[in-house]
Amino acid sequence: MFVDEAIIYVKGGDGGNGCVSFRREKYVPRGGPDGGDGGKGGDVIIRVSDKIDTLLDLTSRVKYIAGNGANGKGSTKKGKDGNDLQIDLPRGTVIKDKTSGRILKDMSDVGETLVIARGGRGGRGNKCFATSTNQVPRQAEKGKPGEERWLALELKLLADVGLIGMPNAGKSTLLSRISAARPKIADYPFTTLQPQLGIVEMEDYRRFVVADIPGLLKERIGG
Ligand SMILES: Nc1nc2c(ncn2[C@@H]2O[C@H](COP(=O)(O)OP(=O)(O)OP(=O)(O)O)[C@@H](O)[C@H]2O)c(=O)[nH]1
Ligand SMILES: [Mg+2]
Repeated sequence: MFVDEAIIYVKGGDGGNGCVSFRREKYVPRGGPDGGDGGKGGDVIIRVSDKIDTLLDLTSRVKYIAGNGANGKGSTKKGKDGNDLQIDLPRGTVIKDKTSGRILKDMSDVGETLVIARGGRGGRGNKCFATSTNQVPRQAEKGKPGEERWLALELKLLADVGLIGMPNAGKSTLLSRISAARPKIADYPFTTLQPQLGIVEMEDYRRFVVADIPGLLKERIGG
């Protein structure tokens, strides 16, 4: 078994700020407070998909940030909630908090979802602060920032194809030509000591995993 890895940063959207506003209408002098609440920041949501089978797609981007909530407006208009951001991961991905190394979740079922970074709550507008003794509240809340964290994603991979051959036969060279893997290549036997993994990309976005296997023990060769 081999491991495919990616490190990403996720952040929920910030909540929008609450608004300070007062009604201004014809024939309504000294209208009351009507500042709306800020919108909620979007969540970053992880979903297990059977359409992907490696973490390769995630490595093209590091930061995954959901949309911010909009600020509240006058006339008690609530700010729009920020858009959620969904990240699709292959089945079997283990999600770790990079800083603590703690396993957050082992995503095993297709369709399973997990909110990995919650968006911040929107701040309340000044309308919420009106009381019998304070009818002209000038305060409103600020939105809360979204959660943020660095994640280490690990996927245990099973190779589809194994390259088996005599030492120095050119196995690592082959792997380096058909995949993005960069194994050590040298003109002597037993250059490769650990299995090396590469992902071969074909047309139609199809892929398969190739393992360069050292495996053959010196003693056995020619024996
Ligand atoms: N002439 C020729 N040389 C090759 C070819 N493929 C690889 N080589 C050379 O053969 C040598 C060994 O290549 P590797 O890819 O390291 O071979 P390997 O099977 O991975 O070797 P080990 O990891 O040591 O078992 C290197 O010097 C390569 O440049 C080929 O098709 N033709
Ligand atoms: Mg090799």
